[in-house]
Amino acid sequence: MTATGEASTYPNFAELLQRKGDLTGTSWGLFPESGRGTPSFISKKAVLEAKDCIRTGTVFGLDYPADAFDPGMSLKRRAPRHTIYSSHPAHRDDYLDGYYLQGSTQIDGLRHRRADDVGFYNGTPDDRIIEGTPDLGVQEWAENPIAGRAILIDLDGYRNSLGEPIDHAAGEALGLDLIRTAMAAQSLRTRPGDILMLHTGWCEWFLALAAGEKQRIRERRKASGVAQSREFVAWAWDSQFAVVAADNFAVECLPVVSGSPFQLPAPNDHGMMHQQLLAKLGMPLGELWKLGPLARHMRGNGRWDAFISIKPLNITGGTGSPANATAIT
Ligand code: UVW
Repeated sequence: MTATGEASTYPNFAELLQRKGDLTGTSWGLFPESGRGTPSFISKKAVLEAKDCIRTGTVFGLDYPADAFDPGMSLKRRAPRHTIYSSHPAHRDDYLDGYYLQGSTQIDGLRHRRADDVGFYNGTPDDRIIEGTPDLGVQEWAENPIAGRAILIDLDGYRNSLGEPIDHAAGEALGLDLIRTAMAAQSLRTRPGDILMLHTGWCEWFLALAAGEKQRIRERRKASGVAQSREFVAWAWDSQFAVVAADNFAVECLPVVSGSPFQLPAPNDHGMMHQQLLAKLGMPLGELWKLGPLARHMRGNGRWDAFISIKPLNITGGTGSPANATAIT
């Protein structure tokens, strides 16, 4: 059974933990399409029902510009350089150099992380995760885009309503208790196949900083986000979320919470949850999403769901991509 009590053909997280050997805590082999991951939770019925989320005809682009985060939190990714050229006086064409596909609003693909202990999603051999091979690449979600119902949990709005804004400068860790409490305040219930959007307010806070201050935040390596916990991973799976997205750097907080249960299994990630969600469960992560305008609109009309489409770039073997996400309410 799922968290909502609907019949499900998938084991719950406690049952995943009972799987043997490398399969422990993974969804490997459970979905019919091997490279799709948890977007497979979205049934045709769920897509059809998602049309009922369109009530006002208002359309939101959820992507920031490709060069919005320069500097951003990433130590490597930079804004692309845009060149326009012309072959004759009536022609214009262009290209990008140095385009980090995860440099701005993005969806992390299933090749973005290898689990330190058991490897890539579905046991995909390491030597398949190279340029030119399709295994676990983002092209899967471009050829068969992700569409359905999105729900927005307004953590920023909830905390502001208490007079206790989220402390982005400190890189606040946002626990599952807070997420659940905010959800209850919104009278929001999840459905299998939902795309979860966590509105923290981090992107708008960061983008409003002066350049020097952004640089200082980047050097301190602190960014608010979901606190690493087994409970969050279990909740995300048991809720049958297709995607977990947020308007922050990495969905989860940086640095990881002290005592993160993933320190041992994910040493290369210093205990982050990325490996659990991407490599073990096949659950895509959306990062740096532009959720502020949508959250304010939803706050205004008290409805917290939307029809959403996510269509990454069709790049064979891409590890991630601009999300190209559109929400319609
Ligand atoms: C981190 O590793 C911090 O996040 P990502 O690579 O998904 O942006």
